[in-house]
Amino acid sequence: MNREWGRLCELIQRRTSFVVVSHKNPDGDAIGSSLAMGRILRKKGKQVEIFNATPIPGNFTFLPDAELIKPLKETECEVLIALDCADFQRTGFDDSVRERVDVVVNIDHHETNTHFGDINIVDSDAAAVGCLMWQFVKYMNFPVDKDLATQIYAAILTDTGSFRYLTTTPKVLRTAAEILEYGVDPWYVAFNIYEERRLSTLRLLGLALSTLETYCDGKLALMCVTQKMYKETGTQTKSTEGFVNFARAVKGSEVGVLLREDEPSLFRVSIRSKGNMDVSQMAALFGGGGHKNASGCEIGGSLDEVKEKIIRAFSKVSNERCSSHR
Ligand SMILES: [Mn+2]
Repeated sequence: MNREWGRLCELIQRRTSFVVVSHKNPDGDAIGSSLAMGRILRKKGKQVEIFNATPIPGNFTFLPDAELIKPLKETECEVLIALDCADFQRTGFDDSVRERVDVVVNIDHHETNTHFGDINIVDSDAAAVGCLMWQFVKYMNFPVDKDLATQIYAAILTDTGSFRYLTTTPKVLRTAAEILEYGVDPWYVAFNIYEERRLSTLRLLGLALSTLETYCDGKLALMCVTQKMYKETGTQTKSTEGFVNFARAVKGSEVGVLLREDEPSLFRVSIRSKGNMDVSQMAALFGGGGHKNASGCEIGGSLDEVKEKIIRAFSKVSNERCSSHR
């Protein structure tokens, strides 16, 4: 790994203009890692733009520099750094952008990563890209300030499910402890990310919870958010952060799914498992991807059609026989 970090350091020394991008529908790891990379490059006197294809959820806008994340646009730069993206398409850029930049750097922890970069720093054992960012900071001996530490802490906190998932190893907790030494306020970070919601968002959650249904002997829990619900509550797609965890919370379920109608008849599907089932296989059936316990994809069709497809996908991957009835 040190060889790759060395190559990245050299690259940063030699080049002047950078674009940092992570996956659309960004989570805390995507956002925190992008902000951290942007901050490091700026402090090194580089020209940096940070992009994301979709808006930053409101609960992450408190992070230092969050206002620097801009909607995706074509731009001239020498180096493009993709963070937390298993393949280049996840950035939302089309392939022509890839060809126009001099160097693509791919920093990720998805097992399914396609090594699409000229420099690939991919470690599927890392709990978060935030952990890789911390490695980089340490490798460079970079002077860490509280803001940078906060960005990286948020990335690790969210991708480990607040240090609850199996990825929470002694090493991860030691890293988190080290980061806290730089003055990060863990309550401030957790409060903003998890403990405070707009009333409209909580109303949307109420509507979504009322759609909870289980299938396949209770092993699959489904929940949905429709265009009508957004209109009724005055909310947007980015308000659904964390909703899928309520589907997974249903006692007896193995997999929880949130179907989110992002556009009329186009559903963004988030899939979470709490056991051994690899839900990236479910997402892959629809051209999506992710990790064993958290994956996503997009499926077109009516709500009933999409539900039916998900039930069949669950049945296929889990080898459970399911009827579409509860
Ligand atoms: Mn991640």
